[in-house]
Amino acid sequence: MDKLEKDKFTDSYVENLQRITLKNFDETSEKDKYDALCDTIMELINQEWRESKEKSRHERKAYYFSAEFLIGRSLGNNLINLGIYDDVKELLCELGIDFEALEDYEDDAALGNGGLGRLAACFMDSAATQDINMYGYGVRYREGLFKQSFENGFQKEQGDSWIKDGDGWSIRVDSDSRIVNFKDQQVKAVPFDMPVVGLENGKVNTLRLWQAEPFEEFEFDKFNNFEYDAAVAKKNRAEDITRVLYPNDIQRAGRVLRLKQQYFFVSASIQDIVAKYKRYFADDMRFKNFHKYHVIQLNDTHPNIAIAELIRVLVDENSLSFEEALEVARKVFAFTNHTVLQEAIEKWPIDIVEEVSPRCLEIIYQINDVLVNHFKKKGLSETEIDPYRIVINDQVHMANLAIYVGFSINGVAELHTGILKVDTFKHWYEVFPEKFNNKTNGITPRRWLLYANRPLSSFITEKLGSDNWKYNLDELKGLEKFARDEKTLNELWDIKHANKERLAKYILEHEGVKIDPNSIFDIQVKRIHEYKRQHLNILHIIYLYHELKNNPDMDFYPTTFIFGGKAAPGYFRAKGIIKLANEVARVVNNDSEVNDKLKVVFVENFRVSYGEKIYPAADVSEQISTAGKEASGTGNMKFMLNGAPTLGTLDGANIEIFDHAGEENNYRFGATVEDLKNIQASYNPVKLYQTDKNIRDAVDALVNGELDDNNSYMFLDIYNELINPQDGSRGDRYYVLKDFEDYRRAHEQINKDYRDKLAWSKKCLMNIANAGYFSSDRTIIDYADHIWKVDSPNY
Ligand code: B1N
Repeated sequence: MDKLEKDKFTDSYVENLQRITLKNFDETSEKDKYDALCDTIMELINQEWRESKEKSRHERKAYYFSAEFLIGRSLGNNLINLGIYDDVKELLCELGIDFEALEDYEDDAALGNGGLGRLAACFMDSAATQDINMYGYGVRYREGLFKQSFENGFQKEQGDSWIKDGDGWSIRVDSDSRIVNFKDQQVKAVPFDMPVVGLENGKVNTLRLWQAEPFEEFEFDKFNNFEYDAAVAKKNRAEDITRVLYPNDIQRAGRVLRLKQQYFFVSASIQDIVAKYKRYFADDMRFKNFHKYHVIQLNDTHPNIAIAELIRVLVDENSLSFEEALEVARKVFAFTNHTVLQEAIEKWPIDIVEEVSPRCLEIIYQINDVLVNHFKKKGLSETEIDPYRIVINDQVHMANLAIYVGFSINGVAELHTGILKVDTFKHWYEVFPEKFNNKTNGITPRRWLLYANRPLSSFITEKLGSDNWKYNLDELKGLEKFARDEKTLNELWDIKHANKERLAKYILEHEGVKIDPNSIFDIQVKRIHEYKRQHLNILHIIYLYHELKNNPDMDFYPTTFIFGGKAAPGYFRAKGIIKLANEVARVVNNDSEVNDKLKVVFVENFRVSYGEKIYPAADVSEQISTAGKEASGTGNMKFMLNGAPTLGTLDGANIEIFDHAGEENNYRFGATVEDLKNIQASYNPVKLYQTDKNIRDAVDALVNGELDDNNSYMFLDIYNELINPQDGSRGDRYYVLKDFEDYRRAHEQINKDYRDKLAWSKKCLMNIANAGYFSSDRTIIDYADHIWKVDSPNY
C-alpha cells in the first residue's frame, strides 16, 4: 500500500466503525472493531469481485459441488491474499488496536468435518490464485462442526452457531433465491456469496452457500387463532434443512435429513446454473452447448444426486428428451472419490430417496435401465451386471451413478487411485479405464505457510532472494543449496524453536498444561478414527512410560506428545480413544518421576485456526494409518511444508512425501498394503500379544487398573478390539499390534537423531525444499488442464 492507500484505508475504517456503531472511537468494543474491519476489507474486495464476475460471464467454468467447505477464519487470509496484511496490522496498531486480538475474535467457519472439507477450501484459494474460473457450491449450515470440550477426559459436544453475531464475509443475494421442491415440502434456497480472493492478482471467485428458509416467517391465520407453535412450525421445518452439519467423517449418516441437505443444495445450484445459461445463451434451447461452458466436479458421493437433478431440470422444465438430457449429463459431470472404506461409500435406501425426491428416483431408475442394456449388449449376464447396478438390493449406489454417467473419476493420491483400479472399483476400471485418473491432493501455501508461519515465510524469501515461491511453490527447491550451511540450519532451528515457544504459551493458556519448548514436539492432529490409529501412538506412550518408570536413568530425549481431533458423537470407540489419551496424559503428567521427560497433551477443540498454531511448531508429524486406508491425508503436507519430518506408514500421500523429500529425511515404518494382503489370512494378534512383552505390558494397562476409564468400559472395548474380539473376527482389524514393534524402533531412532541439531535441521530443510509438489496450486492446475479443460477457449 502506498501512503494514499493507507490514509484511505484508515479513513474508511474509522468511518465504518462509527457508522455501524453510532459511537465514538473510544467507546467501541472489540467486536465493533472486528466488524468494521470486515466491512472495510469487503469494500476493498468488491470492485475486483464484480470485475472478475463480469469478465468470466461468458467463459467456461468449473463448479465444485461439495457438502463441506472447511474455511476456518477469513480475516488474516484475505489480508494476505490482498497483499496488505502487514500494512493493515501496522495501521491498526497506530490506532491503538491489537490486531491479534481482533483475529482471535473471529469464529472459524467450520462447515466441514476434516480433510475433505478443508481440501475444498484449499482448492478455492488455489483456483483464484491461478486465475481459474471455479465456483464453489455448498451449504450454509447455521451450526458448524460441534465444539469439543473435555469433562473428566471424556469428549463433550456443544453447538457451534458461528453466525449468531452475523457473518462479515458473505453477501446475501436474495434476488438469486431458488425454490427447492421436496416430496412433502417446498423451501426457499437463499444464496450467500463469499468472495475468494486470489493472491495479489485481482481475481475474485465466488463460493455460493445456500441457506434454507420458509416462504413465510409466520402463518398469520394460525397465529390469530392462538396456535403459536403451529404458526412457526413450517418455518422451523424449512430451517431444519440447513440447521446443522452432520458431524460424521468417513462413516455415513443414513438419515433422511442428510439426503435432504444434499438434494437441497444440489437442486438450488443446478437451477442456478441452468437459469444463468438460459439468460446468456438464450438461443441454445436444446442445451447443445451447455457442456462447453460447464463442468461439475462432484466432491465425493455427497452431491451425486445432482446428476438426476440436472436431467430432471432439462427434461421437466426445458422439454429435452431423457436421452438428450443424459447425453448432456455425460459431458458435464466428473467425480472424485475420497475413501475406500466401505462404511463411507454412500448407498441410499430407495424409500429414503423416494421420500426426498420421487422424480429423481424415477430418473435414477431410467439411468439404471440404460446401464443394464449397455452391459447386456456387451454380453454380460444379469449377475455379472450386479456390481455395476445403480439400483440393487433396494439401494441406490451413489458412486456407481457417478462413475457410469460421469466422464472422469479420480482418486486423491497415487496409491489410492491404484487401489480404486485394482480393488474398490476394479469392475469399472475394466470397462472404462479411460475415465480413471489420479489427482494427488495439495494444500494452499497461503494459509498454511504465508499466513500461519510468518517467520518461516520471511526466512524463505530472504534465502531465495525473492518471494516468487508464493506463486510457484516448486521454487522452494532452491533451499536445498543451504543443506550444508550451518548458519542457515541454525536459523531454521531458531524459527522452529520460537514457534514452539508460541505454541507452548498458547497451550498453557488454553489447556492449562505446561510444556517445554526444548522437548521434541511429536504431534498427531486429525479426526479420531481407528484406521488413523491414534491408539497405536497412545500404546507406545504407555510403553515409554513403563520404560522410564523401570529405568529412570534411561537415555531418553524429553518428548511432548500432542494430540488434537474430534470424534464423531456416535462413534463410541473413537471417544474411548480420546478418553484413553486424556487418561494417559493425567497419569504421566502427574508423575514427578517422569514428567520432566515425558508429557502428553490433548488439545481441546482442534480446528483450522488451532492448526495454524500447531503445524509450524511440530518436530515430528505422526501419519500412522493402516496402509491402504488413508486415501491421501493433507495434514501430512501441512507439517512437511512447515518443516517437520514425517513418521509414517506407506499410506496415502505419505508415500509421495517420502519420494519427494527423501526417505533419509523422514521415518517410514510398518507393513505395506502388499504385506498386509499376504498376512491377512494368518494374522494372529493374540500371538503377538503373548510373545512380545512390550506389547503385552502396554495392552494390559488398558484393563489392569493402571488406567481408569471411570467405569465407562471404554478401555475394555479397545482391549477387546485388539485381542479379544466379541464378534467372531480375528481382532485388531487395523493391525495396531502388527506395526507396534516397527513403530517403537522408529521412535527410538528419532529420539537419537534429534540430538544432532544440524543433522535434524537439515531434514527439516529438505522437507520444506521439496514440499512444492504438495501445493494445491499444482493440484488445481492438474484438474483444470486434464479434467475441466477450463483454459481452452475452443473447448
Ligand atoms: O478426504 C481427504 C483425504 O485426504 C483423507 O485421506 C480422506 O479420509 C478424506 C464422508 C468423508 N474421505 N472421505 C471423507 C468425509 C465426510 C463424510 O460424511 C466421508 N473424508 C475423506 C481429502 O481428499
